[in-house]
Amino acid sequence: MQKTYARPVSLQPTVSGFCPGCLHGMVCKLVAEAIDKFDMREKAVGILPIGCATLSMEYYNFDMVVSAHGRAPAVATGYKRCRPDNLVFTYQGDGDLAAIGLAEIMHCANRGEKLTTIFVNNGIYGMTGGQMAPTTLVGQKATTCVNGRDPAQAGYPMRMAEIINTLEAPVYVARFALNTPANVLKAKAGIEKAFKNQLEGKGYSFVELLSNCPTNWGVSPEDSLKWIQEKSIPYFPLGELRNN
Ligand SMILES: Cc1ncc(C[n+]2csc(CCOP(=O)(O)OP(=O)(O)O)c2C)c(N)n1
Repeated sequence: MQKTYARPVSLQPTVSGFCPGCLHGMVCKLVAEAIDKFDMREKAVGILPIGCATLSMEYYNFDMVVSAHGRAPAVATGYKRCRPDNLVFTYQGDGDLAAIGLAEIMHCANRGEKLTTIFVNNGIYGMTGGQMAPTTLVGQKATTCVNGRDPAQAGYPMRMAEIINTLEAPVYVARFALNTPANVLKAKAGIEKAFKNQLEGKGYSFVELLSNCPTNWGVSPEDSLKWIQEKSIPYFPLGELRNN
């Protein structure tokens, strides 16, 4: 019998605790496949912050470090500078990266640290029960804006890939979505490119992934994919913003 698919070795043979339909599991798989592709499992280090991303420490089958909320870029900087041969990446949600950790990510990118950021943008604070994030869309309801985000009160959603792209140092800045098989394949290629940059000793790579949160968006997993297509992508355009 011909084998058509196998679990990446860089993923543990375990059941995930992510909510039904959550795309964090998809991101874990794509990252693990990329690490397998480059045969870097023994030298990969994921730096996790706080958020649903933290759960992935149980699912990845390589070394992980958990940092304080928002501080993964600082911890990753120290790790990569001490161990330049390791493949070091941060795996961060939007509350983590664009709110409490905004200064950390800006300075890490601005210094051009030779590491990779995987930024999972689901437009909400998932782990803590659906509070508004810097990326919550205008009009989108959250537990801290029950009538929908009002820009007069909360400002507009932050486009982090574009903000990072204003800096000189990064070598790769891109945004992908995880709502269709075609988009997932583009995201996979982007993650591979970001890791390849790092293995070639190039500078900082930032990969934003438009994800979902069926539980806190209050929609079915299927409808959450339509939400990404109809609401997230028009505000957060897809593509490679920089590819040096
Ligand atoms: C210093 C600190 N402040 C607040 C919290 C509470 N907290 C835990 S996770 C989280 C937000 C996570 O949201 P996000 O980064 O968008 O990730 P998601 O869970 O949606 O994947 C917050 C505010 C904390 N753990 N530590």
